[in-house]
Amino acid sequence: MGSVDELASFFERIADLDEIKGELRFKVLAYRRAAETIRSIGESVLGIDDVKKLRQFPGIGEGIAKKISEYNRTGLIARLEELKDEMPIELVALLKIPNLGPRRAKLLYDELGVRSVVDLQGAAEAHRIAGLKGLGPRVEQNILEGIRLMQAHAGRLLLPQAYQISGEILGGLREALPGLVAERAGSLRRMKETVGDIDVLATWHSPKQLMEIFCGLPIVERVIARGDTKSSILTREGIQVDMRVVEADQWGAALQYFTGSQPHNVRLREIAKKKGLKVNEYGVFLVKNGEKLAGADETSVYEAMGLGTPPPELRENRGELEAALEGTLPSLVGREDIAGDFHVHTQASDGYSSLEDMRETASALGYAWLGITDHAENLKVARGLTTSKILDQIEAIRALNRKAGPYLLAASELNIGNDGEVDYDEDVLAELDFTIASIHGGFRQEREQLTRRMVQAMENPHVRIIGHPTGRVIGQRPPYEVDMDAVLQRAAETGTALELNSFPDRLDLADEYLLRARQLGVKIALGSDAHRAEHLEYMFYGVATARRGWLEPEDVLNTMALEQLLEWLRRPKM
Ligand code: DGT
Ligand code: CA
Ligand code: CA
Ligand code: ZN
Repeated sequence: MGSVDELASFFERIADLDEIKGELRFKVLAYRRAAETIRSIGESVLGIDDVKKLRQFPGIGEGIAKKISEYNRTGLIARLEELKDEMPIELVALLKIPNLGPRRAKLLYDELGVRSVVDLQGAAEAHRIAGLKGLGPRVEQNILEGIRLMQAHAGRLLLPQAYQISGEILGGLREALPGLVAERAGSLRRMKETVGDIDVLATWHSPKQLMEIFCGLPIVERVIARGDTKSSILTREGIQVDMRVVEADQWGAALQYFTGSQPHNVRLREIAKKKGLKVNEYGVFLVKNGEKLAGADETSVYEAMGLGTPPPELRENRGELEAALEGTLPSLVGREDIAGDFHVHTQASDGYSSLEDMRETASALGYAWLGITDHAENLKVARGLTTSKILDQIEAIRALNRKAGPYLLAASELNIGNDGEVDYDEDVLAELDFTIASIHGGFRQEREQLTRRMVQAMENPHVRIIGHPTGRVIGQRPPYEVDMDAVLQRAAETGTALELNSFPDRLDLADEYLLRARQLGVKIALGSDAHRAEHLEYMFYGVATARRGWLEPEDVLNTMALEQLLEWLRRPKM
């Protein structure tokens, strides 16, 4: 019996190897889509060998159905086995390296016999790549940079993935042990954009029983270490989870300690010391006689030192303990403050869901409004809307708005061109409720040009928001070489908002820029960048990142009610 994950990953491998081989683009895409479709269908695709039955699933065509049937019968897909005979499967790892496309991977394999990341690094360092036809020293440098980027994040997990896995673990434990007190700790509780490992803390009257259940969870691939108070396991995806059990009367102190961060804890101990106190994972104590002042809950731990409790997202020693001392901790924006989403794609451009589906999900999330921002015409690869198509869409949106439901804003994600120009004629732009402008090409330009492009776009009265302002893709693409101080400054002067793109591998702006934006009074617009209806839920991680940037409801445009937002959009921005 196979698994959905395995089946989907077989299709992904076929796509990867076909891509390296140089197969037609649409074929490769069809396999990638098949993998996605299989993951969204889930278990019910397994065990069926009748091709006709398989074809009844939406999105499954004849060719894919035959391969699924083959897998369900034999556990293998012959096409993949053939490809593996033609090329080493390790080549697939090369596709994960930023700045190295499939064509180059194939060239390097054919010419230099490169079949792994180690081979590739060796070839680049020995300058054997620069000598190849069509490549050169610049490409070689880019490849080395790509390897470094990948390694810097190696083993670090994107927040959404970690959050979800930890949710499964907590759910499994609570189901087995009703009444269990358990929480996330570490960088995961601080909602850092990537986490090194998953830390879980619990208190339970029988630690032994708890550890037994933890180590036996279905998600566990291997137990790394098993003790009475601490165990570590590896999940099937290769992620480490540390589980600690503590006594109920030290729960708060332990939660505080293991949430960190380390710099926060160091600063906290300094503050305690000045007050004649000692704090550790067991509690807060008077130094003079060892009397225990607190430990059972986290708030009382901070309180015993004369401090307010900083939300976990703030605990990076960036001034939160000083604020906690003075009673000036911010009231951070929360998911419940969010009235809508500024950045959504539909099947009109490169998304997968219809306007209606997007609206329905927005309604389920309790939104009052939703900005529809399909790609604009200059972005051909994302099927950007031509003028006639965007006009049709505006009409469709206005028609939908006559029915009850969240108000759809007719908008667009424009492309910032090489001279800062954007798509569409003036009259189309005037017809739209707002626009986001983003850089989608020319990432490698000089700092000056990139900055000039962004500034130019911000000076356009139709551009309300700059999309994913630093352009990073976590672990894959570094931020643009843009002068963010200049951008933030000009954003403040022109009244242009900056996006906090909430897609899992973007989270762009990052928290350190949000802190600076807030100081300058630059407004932040949260966008899920959803390409299908379920992606709207990525807003949760955007809010978490906003909180790490100390943002309060008034810093975030998404907290505006519909009337307030429309009013804001009617006012000229400068
Ligand atoms: P990560 O996992 O790399 O994303 O970062 P953290 O912050 O989750 O670090 P981790 O998992 O090593 O430890 C979790 C927290 O426990 C950490 O934020 C602070 C606390 N902690 C653990 N071990 C130590 C230690 O040896 N010294 C100090 N000061 N704190 C520690
Ligand atoms: Ca951790
Ligand atoms: Ca850990
Ligand atoms: Zn974009």
